[in-house]
Amino acid sequence: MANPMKDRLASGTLLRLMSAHNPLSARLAEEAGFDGVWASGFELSAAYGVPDASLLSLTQHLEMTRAIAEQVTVPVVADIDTGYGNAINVGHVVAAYARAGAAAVVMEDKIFPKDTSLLAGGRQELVRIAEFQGKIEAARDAGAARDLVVVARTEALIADLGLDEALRRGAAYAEAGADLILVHSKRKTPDEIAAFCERWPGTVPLVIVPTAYPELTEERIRALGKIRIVIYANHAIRAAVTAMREIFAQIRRDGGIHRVDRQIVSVEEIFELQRVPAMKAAEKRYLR
Ligand code: SPV
Ligand code: MG
Repeated sequence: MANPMKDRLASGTLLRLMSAHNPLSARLAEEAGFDGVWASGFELSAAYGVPDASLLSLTQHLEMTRAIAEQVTVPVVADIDTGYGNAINVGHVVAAYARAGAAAVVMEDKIFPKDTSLLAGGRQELVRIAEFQGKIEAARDAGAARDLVVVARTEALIADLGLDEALRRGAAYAEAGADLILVHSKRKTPDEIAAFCERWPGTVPLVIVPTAYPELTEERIRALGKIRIVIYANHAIRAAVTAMREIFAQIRRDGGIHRVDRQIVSVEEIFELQRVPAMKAAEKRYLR
């Protein structure tokens, strides 16, 4: 089964992914014109009000991914964290994500249970390179029937292991068959990522998550040359929190909903997002 995301990657353009924590946020990302949806583990954890530290189950994230894939036409890239265990777990997990409609999976080289990457003082311990290569091979084999894109993510920079170790791991993961390498950085400027790009031999393209260094625009990412995907990894949940805080506070201040009513989307707009018009058309056609 051919994977349309592979054609988009082959075209050489920069794919811009927006995060989602449910099908509605994914639909809004598609509506805004993003090239794909990032089924984020961080966002789902935040939506449940728990840390992004391997606390949610595989099933919880898998079902969110399936529900998203059912509601958007753009590719869905699933964040499978560490793959929920060893290479045997990874084979099982990746096959399930492929069946659920993910176009790609991103798996990181941290130990299970993991801690979230951008947390100051977080536990950032990596698995051995050979072990992660086995996990990549297992992911590739498990996704092959659906031509799944496998992205290997190194947390070497997040773990403060330095550029050489990040490059070493990236090269080893590309050798094991990863389609792309995600290199994550928590630095407040893009210098570290720019240095990685410069030294990266370009065997496979790169993926970045510029949360910590937001001044890196798409124009500058393109200029770096080797990056094929940029993931805006938590902007759906942060936008939602910003909007809810503002509106909730205003309702409390106003002592009612009379003023905010004009500031927020109408119930009819939510009906549209729920595809109610399509249901009504179906009613006319089928209900007798
Ligand atoms: C996520 O969105 O779940 C990610 C990106 O993995 S980060 O939170 O920066 O680790
Ligand atoms: Mg994650």
